[in-house]
Amino acid sequence: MQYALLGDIHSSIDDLQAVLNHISNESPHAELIGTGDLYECTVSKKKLHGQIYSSVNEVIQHPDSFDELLSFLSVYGNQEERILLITEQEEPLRNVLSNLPETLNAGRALVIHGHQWNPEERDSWLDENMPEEVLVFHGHTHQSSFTVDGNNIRIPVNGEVMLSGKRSVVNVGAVVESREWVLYDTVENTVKFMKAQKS
Ligand SMILES: [Mn+2]
Repeated sequence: MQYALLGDIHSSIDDLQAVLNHISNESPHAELIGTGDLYECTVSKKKLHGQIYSSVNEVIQHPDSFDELLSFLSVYGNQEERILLITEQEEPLRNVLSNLPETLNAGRALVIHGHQWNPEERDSWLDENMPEEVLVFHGHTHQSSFTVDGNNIRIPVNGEVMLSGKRSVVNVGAVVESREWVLYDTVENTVKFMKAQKS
């Protein structure tokens, strides 16, 4: 079984389309799973002071046909959390966002956005909150990385790493600007860091 992990799209339709094309070329049978921050919330964290907007469209970047590309399961990110915080009127898109789970499973792995911890406290947060997880995929920082039992491992040029140790943590990077995604093969027990080319 293969999984394609992708996230931190932030409403970037061109980058998402490039990554989806790359996934269907490289691993057409992979199941896609999102790591959150699908949409870009246009109201920054600093500008939050309890105000409520009347529709989701007032607070997101929403390119035409973008929703149709989001045909895969995803966890929510901090962008989705903020969008829900500053809107309250029921509408189809808001319902979709409010139904996104905090975590999903992919093979032996757990998928989570990654805003739940401070970046420098990630490993201790996982030890405390999810001690049983052997493999965790996340995003949020837009910086891909691979960590085995707390040691940061340099990603080889071909992008492929073997899973080992008690716990591996994979930061899948970002679709927006970087066009990064990760292929997880449960049979080979490998993870491959991928990057779609700029056209
Ligand atoms: Mn994020």
